Amino acid sequence: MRVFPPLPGRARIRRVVAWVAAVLCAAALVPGVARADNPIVQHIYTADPAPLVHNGRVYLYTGHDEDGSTWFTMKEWRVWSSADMVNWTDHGSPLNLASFSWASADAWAGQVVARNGRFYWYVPMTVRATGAKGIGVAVADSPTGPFRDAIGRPLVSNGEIDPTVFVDSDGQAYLYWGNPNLWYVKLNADMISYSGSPTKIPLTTAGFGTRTGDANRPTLFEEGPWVYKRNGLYYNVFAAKCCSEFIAYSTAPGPTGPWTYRGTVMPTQGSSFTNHPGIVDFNGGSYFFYHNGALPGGGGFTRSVAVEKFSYNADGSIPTISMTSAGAPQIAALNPYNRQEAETIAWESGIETEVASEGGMDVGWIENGDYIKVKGVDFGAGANSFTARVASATSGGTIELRLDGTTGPVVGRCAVPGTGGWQTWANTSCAVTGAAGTHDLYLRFTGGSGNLFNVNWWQFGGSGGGNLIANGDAESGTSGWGVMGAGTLSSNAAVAHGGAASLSVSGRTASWNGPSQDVTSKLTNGRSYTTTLWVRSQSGTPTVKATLALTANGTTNYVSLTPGTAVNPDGWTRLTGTATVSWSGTLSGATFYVETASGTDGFSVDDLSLQ
Ligand code: FUB
Repeated sequence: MRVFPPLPGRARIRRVVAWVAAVLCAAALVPGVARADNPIVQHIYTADPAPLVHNGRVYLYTGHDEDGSTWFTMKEWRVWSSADMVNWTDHGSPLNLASFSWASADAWAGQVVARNGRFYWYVPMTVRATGAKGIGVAVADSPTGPFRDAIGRPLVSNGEIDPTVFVDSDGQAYLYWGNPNLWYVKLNADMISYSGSPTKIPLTTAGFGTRTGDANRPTLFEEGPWVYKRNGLYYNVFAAKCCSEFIAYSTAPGPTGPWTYRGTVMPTQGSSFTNHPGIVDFNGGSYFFYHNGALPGGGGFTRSVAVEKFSYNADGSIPTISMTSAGAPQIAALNPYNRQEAETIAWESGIETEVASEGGMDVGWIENGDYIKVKGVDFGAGANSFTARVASATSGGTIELRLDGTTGPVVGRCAVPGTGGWQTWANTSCAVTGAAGTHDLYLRFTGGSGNLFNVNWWQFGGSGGGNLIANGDAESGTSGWGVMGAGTLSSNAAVAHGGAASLSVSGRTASWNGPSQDVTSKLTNGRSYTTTLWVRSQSGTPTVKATLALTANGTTNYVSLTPGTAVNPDGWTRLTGTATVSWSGTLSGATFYVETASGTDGFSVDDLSLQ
């Protein structure tokens, strides 16, 4: 069952109060009843969503409302990510108030943008020295951090909040923020300094709508601007007319206006008196993130982030979007034959997460009857085993593997032993029968009283999965391999990432030439696949990537399986990526191959997997 923080070390204090009462009232939490998937996160309260698309995933940056808050008591920011819009991985909190030595309180609404291979997180806080609000900027090399204060002081501080950053197609970046005014300043290319002075955007009723009943605030603009460009039109989506807020938007022909009020995006705030927008396009769809008070115990200071899929109208206007409990549809099935983090969750009951000693996060505070739902899991032809990475300072318990509900068919029962500590990790495995095709997977935890065990990750085995690449370890010569286009392939015992040999390709005459393999009969339409391979160049530092050429109904499409990554002759570089593979009509050919972004350098590959 859920344990309410703050938690003194590993002490586990059961938090029963309002949660249990509220849960008992929530029909949707009755065991066995299929769950809706909004809000996105259930084990903590989240607010102020800011999505970012990067390398085939949506990263979602949020604030964290403390339990039982009676104000915007927020001390840290959190990161979540998803490749399918329904199963979200908890990446913990790589940024908090203590990251900024000059800040005293109020880890409020921010946004992350990617530039120059780095990630910049703009966040408002209270400046200790002045007591006024200021905006800090943190930087990281990865979307999940760790983030550090980039400049050691506020980037701007004029008492106003809610930064959003937009990088225009000409490379000029703009920082916008404000409440009660709306400001912008031009950021320099380094993203951590600016040119000129902060400029007020005129809040006219033509630009931002008419508010009645507040002589000091004649327009609807309140806070939370989210600025972006689509088809040459600039959008400013914002929280309107406190309190209660709704979401409205304006558009402009340029990044600094003039703005024209365009109407309501989301008319409600769902028992939270604020709302807050974040919009991205991902995998061909458009997604609107917002917050409400939908969780048990939720309200204006205990909010939760949710998402809806939407389509722009033909004229570029945004339709009115309603809050739903179903949320966005799943983009692609989850592959259970890949290792999955236990903290990848569509819905849960009772668990918490924490930093794992092995890296990433783990799921803890598990008690009898708690469960995790993972939505749309494609077991293919069938699974026959399950392995989980577990730890327990007590005597453990059991992971029940159920399909489609907490009382659905049991396809496996995995015993979890005591391991001697909550971070003393061991693998446990069990047989699986009856898991084939696509189902919602429920990991239901059972055992005695108190905390049972922690789970770091899990993975199924069986004929339905496994590596689609034959001779992926290159230990059987060139067996199974060919060359895409021109080039000579050879087994190379002089360099190997694992085992005794790798595959080397030379004599390439075009960047798309490289080791290849036919996987036509092995793919499932609409499924997500993870590719991993190790590469080193024979000389030079080419950018290498894995690609899938899919031919269906006479048309060939190219799916990027990994991002292009620079490799070198001095050692092995790991390339990895996850991509959804789908096609229309009949698939007549699917070729996995490794190529370079440009040039014809020779290179070697080893330990390739597509699963
Ligand atoms: O979360 C604190 C504040 O509430 C945000 O900065 C505003 O946008 C509102 O959502």
